[in-house]
Amino acid sequence: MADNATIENNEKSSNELSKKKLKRDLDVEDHGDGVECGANILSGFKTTRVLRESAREKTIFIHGKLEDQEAVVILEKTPISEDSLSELFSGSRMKLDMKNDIYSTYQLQPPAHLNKIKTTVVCPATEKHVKKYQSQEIFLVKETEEDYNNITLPYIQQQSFSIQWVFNILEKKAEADRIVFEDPDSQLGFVLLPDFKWDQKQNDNLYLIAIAHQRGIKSLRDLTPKHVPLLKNILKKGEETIMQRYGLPAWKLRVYIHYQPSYYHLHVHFTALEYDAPGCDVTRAHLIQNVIQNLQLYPQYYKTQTLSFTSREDDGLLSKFKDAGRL
Ligand code: DD3
Repeated sequence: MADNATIENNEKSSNELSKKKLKRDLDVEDHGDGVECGANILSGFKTTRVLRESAREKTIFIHGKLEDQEAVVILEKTPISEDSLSELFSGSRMKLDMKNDIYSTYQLQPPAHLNKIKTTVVCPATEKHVKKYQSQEIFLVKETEEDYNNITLPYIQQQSFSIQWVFNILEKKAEADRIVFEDPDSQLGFVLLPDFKWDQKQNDNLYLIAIAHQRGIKSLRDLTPKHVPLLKNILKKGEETIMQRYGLPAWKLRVYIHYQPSYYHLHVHFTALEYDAPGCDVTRAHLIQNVIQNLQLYPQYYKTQTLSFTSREDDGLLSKFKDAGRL
């Protein structure tokens, strides 16, 4: 019963959200192909250098300047969706590269609206953002309870990682039209929305994040049995919403918490099981189901257990572990 009420509330609020989106759409041009075209803010982008590129991932990470501000731009060729195939075959130009027996290769030039590059811009970018995208040697850190208290906790407290963007989402100051579900309860509530990494074009690489309304839960280390109802609520309603909205059942989802997280405010990752999402391996991801059970079995679990995680060469936290002689 309570669940139905939440679902109805959500339908109502998503209607309101569609209206908001409609209004926003009027502020930008639409060339009739459903693509919103704003001004090209990247026309004046000056490349400083390429931070990383991957032919396999079809991505390039560029450091540069946008109107005298430091910027990081990420370009990524988007996956080809099944829905676009008939248009792709009928509407493209093709240039033969080579032909040999029964084998031939071509360069296919798709119609403009099927030829998109997902672009992420961070501007103004800090030194930390620039470093984040450079290839780096990685190390496994085994963090004991003492390490956490003496090294990690002081480090995260003195770092003023800005999580303004998280508060903007919770307060509907940003991305409000992208919210897929919200439970507004101050203790058990959360906001569910697509992660930046997902363009929402196909379920293959589905990636959503649930951000807790409750503030002050920095990471896995802060979780105690009193948070179990919150975690269960996020898991249950997150799974239900993803089933309703994207048709993916719970058994096709990987639901987990990162340690270390990228930002120190409780959030839960929902990714498509068949998608090898960045950070979904055992050196970073903790399945929420296991987290719940560990807390129920042993209330002090995340406070006391040694937790392993990977850290990159340039990470300030890694330097602290090295300084302490722990690596
Ligand atoms: C981030 C981790 C953080 C660069 C980049 C992303 N999903 C976000 C702001 C808004 C978001 C996210 C930090 C930052 Cl590209 C530096 O992620 C975000 N909004 N992951 C959504 N929906």
